Amino acid sequence: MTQRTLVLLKPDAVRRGLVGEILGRFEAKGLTIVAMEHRTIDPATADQHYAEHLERDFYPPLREFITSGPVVAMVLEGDEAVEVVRRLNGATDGRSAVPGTIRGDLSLSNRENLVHGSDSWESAVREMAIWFPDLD
Ligand code: 3AN
Repeated sequence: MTQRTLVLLKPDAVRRGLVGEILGRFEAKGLTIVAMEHRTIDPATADQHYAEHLERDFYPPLREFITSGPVVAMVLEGDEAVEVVRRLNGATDGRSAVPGTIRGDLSLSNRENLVHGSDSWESAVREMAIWFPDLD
């Protein structure tokens, strides 16, 4: 089933010059870029995006991090895109993510873990409306 999902290359990915490396993995897998933007978000947008985490202990530093510099936000499309992106990203904590995944190969952190991918189709719909409200 062709699907769309929201992907963020987080500020650590941009700072470390890994945008091309990470984007290349998504493209090589066969996913299509249907929208993409380089943008720095404000704390209110971070709160919208991470609505489910607002009360968590780890959220204040996460908000600090995600607003600390530009991200590259995109919508990717392809067969089972939500799950395919999650598998390419790897486990949340880069230290335990399996080698071969983006986080497993390139991140040594639970917070600075380079990428975000929507965790379900419902989340994808919600997040695409936040980041790309004009996309049809
Ligand atoms: P994922 O990005 O793998 O879907 P979520 O949705 O559980 O992970 O968490 C959202 C983001 O919150 C993660 N990408 C990570 O940056 C951060 N995060 C999650 N759990 C922790 C934690 N225990 N400590 C620090 N940051 C965390």
